[in-house]
Amino acid sequence: MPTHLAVGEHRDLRRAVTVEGLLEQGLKLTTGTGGPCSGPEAALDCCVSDADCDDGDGTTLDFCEGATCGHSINPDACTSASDCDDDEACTQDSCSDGVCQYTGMIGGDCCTPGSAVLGDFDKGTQAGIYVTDNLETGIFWTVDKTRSAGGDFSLYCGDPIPQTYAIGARVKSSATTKILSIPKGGRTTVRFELYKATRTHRDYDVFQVFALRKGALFPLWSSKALPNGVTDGSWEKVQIPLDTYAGQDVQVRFVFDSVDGAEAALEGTYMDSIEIETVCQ
Ligand SMILES: [Ca+2]
Ligand SMILES: [Ca+2]
Repeated sequence: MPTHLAVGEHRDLRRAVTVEGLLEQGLKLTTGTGGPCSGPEAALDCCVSDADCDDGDGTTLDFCEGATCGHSINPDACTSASDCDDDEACTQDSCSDGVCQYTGMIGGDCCTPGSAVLGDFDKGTQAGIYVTDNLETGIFWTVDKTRSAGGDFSLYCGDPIPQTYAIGARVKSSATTKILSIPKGGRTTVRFELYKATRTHRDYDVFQVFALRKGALFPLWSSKALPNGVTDGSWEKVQIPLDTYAGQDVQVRFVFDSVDGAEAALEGTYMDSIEIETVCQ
């Protein structure tokens, strides 16, 4: 157990002035949970994990984005491997948990190794990364030179003047790559450097990575995988396998969602050196 309260927990304690609030808080203290879905104001579609959003319908993909359930039509819905045949000898087609997966073969003429930089921001531009301010708060991913993992610039989700994302309101911004044609052979990985100085509660200030394919979002990675959801004052390399997208066209989407309004003037989240690599072993 942490010896201090994260900001979100502090807010929950302040909320606990009503009888209902005290009961709620008592339950939380007993179970040791807390977080965005535990308070009396939590929305019905509130979540802290993808599993919380499972609607039992194989034709939809269910995921937790920030702390809100999202559902996409599953473009790769299947019940058996034969549903997934892509007529491509260099990919092995399978059906896993109702979703088609395509794994690149290594042998024959299938695999060509290679790598490419998707974003280093060092020309001071976003260079092919498309940014959306999802909630139109004026806080969004922007090129910044306060920190970098390589070169002079990185991509920062915050206000570059006070150098914080904490405006007392929920902020959410997406940064999306161009369409990537994942090679049909070998194993492809996307990797990047992450610097995340946010609240130390994994269910707030969530940074997530998705594959965007045929209009559907597939969850790939979340900052919930980090201890306390932060990188502890240093850059950390994140590597995400795209093994199951061989021969497919995907975009990679990076999302920061504060979930609620942070008030402490924490710095926020940076990413840099986004690369993709295919290996043949
Ligand atoms: Ca195939
Ligand atoms: Ca850079």
